[in-house]
Amino acid sequence: MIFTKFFWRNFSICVMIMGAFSYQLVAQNVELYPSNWFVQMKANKVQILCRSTEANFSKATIQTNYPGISISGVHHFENNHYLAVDITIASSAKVGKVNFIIESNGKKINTSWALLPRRAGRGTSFAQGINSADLIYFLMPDRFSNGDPSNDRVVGLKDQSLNRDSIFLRHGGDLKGVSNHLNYFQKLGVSTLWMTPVIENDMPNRTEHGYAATNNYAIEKRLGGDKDYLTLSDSLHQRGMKLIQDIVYNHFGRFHFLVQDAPAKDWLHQWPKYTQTHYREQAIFDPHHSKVDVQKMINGWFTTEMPDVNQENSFVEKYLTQNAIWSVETFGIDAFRIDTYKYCNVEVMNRLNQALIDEYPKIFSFGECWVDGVVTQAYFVRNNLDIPFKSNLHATSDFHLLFSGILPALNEKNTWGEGVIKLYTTLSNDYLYKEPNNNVIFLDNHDMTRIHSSLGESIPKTKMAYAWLMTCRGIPQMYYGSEVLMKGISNPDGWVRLDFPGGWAGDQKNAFTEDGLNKQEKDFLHYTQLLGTYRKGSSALKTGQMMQYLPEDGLYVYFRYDKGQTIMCVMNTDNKERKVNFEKYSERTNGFEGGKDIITGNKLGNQFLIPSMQMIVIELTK
Ligand SMILES: [Ca+2]
Ligand SMILES: [Ca+2]
Repeated sequence: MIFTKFFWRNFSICVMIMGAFSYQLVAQNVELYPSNWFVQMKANKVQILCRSTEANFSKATIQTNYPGISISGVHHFENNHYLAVDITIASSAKVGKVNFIIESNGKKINTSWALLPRRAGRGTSFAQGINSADLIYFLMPDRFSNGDPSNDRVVGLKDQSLNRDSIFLRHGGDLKGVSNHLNYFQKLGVSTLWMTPVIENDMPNRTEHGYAATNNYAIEKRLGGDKDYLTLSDSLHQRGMKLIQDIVYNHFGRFHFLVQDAPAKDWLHQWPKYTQTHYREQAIFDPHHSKVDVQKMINGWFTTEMPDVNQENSFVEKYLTQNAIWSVETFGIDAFRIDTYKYCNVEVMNRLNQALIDEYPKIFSFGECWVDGVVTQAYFVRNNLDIPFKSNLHATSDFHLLFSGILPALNEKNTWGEGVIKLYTTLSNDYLYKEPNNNVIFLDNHDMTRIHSSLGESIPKTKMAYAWLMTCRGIPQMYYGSEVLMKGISNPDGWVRLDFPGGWAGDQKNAFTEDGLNKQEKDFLHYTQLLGTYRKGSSALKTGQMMQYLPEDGLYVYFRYDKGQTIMCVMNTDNKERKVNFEKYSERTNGFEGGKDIITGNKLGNQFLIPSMQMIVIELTK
């Protein structure tokens, strides 16, 4: 059976008399989560959460005669709107519409649920993971481009705001707007797209960021819904690009039905009175910790609008795990960026990460581990620490390499312990990570001051930062608009979430066409395009090893190299011109006569001068 419509959420069941059977089936709205499953999955033991606000499921039974589906358990909850059903899907089960008959209080309710074909049949790759050969572009869909003004406001949703003059209200950007500009990403050398969450956020306000989900099985209608997300995913994959989904396991939005009409109190972390996380992760691993500090850290709520999910509840764990797998299979996700990772139960996260890997061996997840110190950052990912807890998370957003690396390198005066030496010492701690090259490195994001503003709006410094981003180890991530020198200080965060120029009809400034960009902005865009494109063709930058030399008086030199290519990166953070001599770096420069500046194309000999506050990236030549 071929399904033309892939997504069924609410099943309105018609009243029907089933010939040979004498009972009447009652009309009933029953929502089923997951909203469908797939044939031939390794994860073939599925727990379906059934919800009806009209029914009383307290003593309900459920049955189906669908070939290949067997029911092994039925669970009831404090809240009689819910029922959970454990099913096993045999490998012989065929694609089709599964009828479940729920018998509750003398009524028989017929519900329909789909077994869909595997995504593999769509003909494009997915679940490929990401690695250091990729370049990520990170954007906020509400703030990037409005491709469909008809979805700017959606009747029935709680937030009816639409005002581009306010940093906290909706602006109308959407997934179609993103799909319209894939050429723009490719011109930057970008291979992978990451967006703030695209899941439904039917909250009364502050819905622009997407981190307060109200239904994990629906794409936000104001962004274009399931259909436009699928179109975007397919378009990316047809170009050989990849899609990262931003996922939140730590909390729901306050207006999620699992909060407003929770199956049981213990689906959320409950406190006698509102208790917020203290945001300090140390208690999790501190051998001297107090239990209350651990509890507050991981069970305290992120904000009043984001209730903390009780991941230790096995039903909740199953719900989150199945949703992640379903998202990969439904939308063709290649990797996950996991929000607020340090506030999660790390044991549950390990099981969830493993379930994804079991189904999709190449899938990749990186966590938002905004933590204090490199050792702490390493704790949350695959590491070389000999400690009882071993994380299986592939990677982290490398906050520390930003805060204790590139920012001090470009902003601090060079002393024994300050300035560019911090970049060198932070990288020297890479021995802690199993695979430092997996760390996602970045200069800014939706929560922090944009790089041009962090660097005092200095063009030379911002250029150095981008040259570093594209040449250091790790997976580089750009933040939308910073490539055209968008400014913004994160106080509050709305100022770093302004609209991308050219994303709206009538914008005076258009970064897509370059109309209205001033010379500096245009030059900077071309500069980032050149760096990204060069990186895309450079095996040494994508997958090569790194060797760094101890900085001397602000002059920092590192290499990326493999068998076929050697790239020399020279960063002069000194306040005067410096002389560079290959001889000093002979471990890597032996056999090379000089090189080519990848930005200017100029040839350089084995000795050259580099001006103050400049970075040169050189492909060495024999
Ligand atoms: Ca729109
Ligand atoms: Ca938590």
